[in-house]
Amino acid sequence: MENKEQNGMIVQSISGFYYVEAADSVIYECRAKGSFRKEKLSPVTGDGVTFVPDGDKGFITKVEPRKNLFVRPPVANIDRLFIVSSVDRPKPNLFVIDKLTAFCFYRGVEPVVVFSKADLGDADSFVSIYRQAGIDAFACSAVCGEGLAPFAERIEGKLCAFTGNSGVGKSSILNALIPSLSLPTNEISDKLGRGRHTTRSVSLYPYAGGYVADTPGFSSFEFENGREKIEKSALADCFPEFAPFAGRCRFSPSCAHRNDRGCAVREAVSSGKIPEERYRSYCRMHDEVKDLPEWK
Ligand SMILES: Nc1nc2c(ncn2[C@@H]2O[C@H](COP(=O)(O)OP(=O)(O)O)[C@@H](O)[C@H]2O)c(=O)[nH]1
Ligand SMILES: [Mg+2]
Ligand SMILES: [Zn+2]
Repeated sequence: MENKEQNGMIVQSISGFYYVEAADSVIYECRAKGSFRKEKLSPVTGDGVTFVPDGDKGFITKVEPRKNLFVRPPVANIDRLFIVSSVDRPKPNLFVIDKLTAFCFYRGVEPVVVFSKADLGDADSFVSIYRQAGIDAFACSAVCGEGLAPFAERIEGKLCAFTGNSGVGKSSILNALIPSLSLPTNEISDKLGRGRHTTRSVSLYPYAGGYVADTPGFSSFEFENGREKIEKSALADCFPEFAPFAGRCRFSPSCAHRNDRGCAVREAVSSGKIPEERYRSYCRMHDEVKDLPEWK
């Protein structure tokens, strides 16, 4: 008798084996259809799939269209990315945060800016920059166990991942949320790990009615090897706080919000309606792409 196809999601992938969680939460160890290789389609963790179960094993027959796909780590369909920076040790680099939030908007991922180690300094001034920009942000301390509740609210019903430099406290936060993970903390360098692990798997852990991606062997979440650029015509849209003003520039919609006369975005920066730090990051990112051709 032929088994009926089912839908599921890949929650872990290890060298050609895909662990697919079906609607009833049962996990099937699946292989992929041989023709995927010809089609250069490689299923990844986070993929929604159709599969044919066979006992506790199975066969993936179809990969659903992806909302987004990340190369390093290989994971698809991320809803939310927690961008973690510590208020101290190490100090936050706002440009890096702004670049990551911009890429999130570019790729349809909701960014959440988290200021960790709030016990070490003033997190509020950082948090307020992002809140003013209309970006979700909060502070926490894994050591004190404070400010961790917002994670559960944001993970519910979503597929989430963490990114941030080594040492900012990502593993400490994940351990505080999911004690059974027991991730090693204070690893000297995740870069060393890269060489050692030949297979880098991504696992999704159920938490608070959603999933959190654990990405061992990756120092942080990278968008296309970290080299990809946002096209200049799309860049301003990746700064949500520009939206109420961008349409009012004299040379809208072609205004690049740099030197153009009658630029409503620049006026909003002058009057404090757009955080200056954010506008500076926009200019730095714009400098990187302004002379590139628009095709790509
Ligand atoms: N003071 C303080 N230290 C922390 C906090 N969270 C993590 N740390 C310390 O920061 C170091 C790096 O933490 P870890 O979780 O390994 O960071 P990761 O590299 O981002 O995974 C460790 O020594 C932790 O004990 C915190 O909330 N407050
Ligand atoms: Mg870590
Ligand atoms: Zn403008």
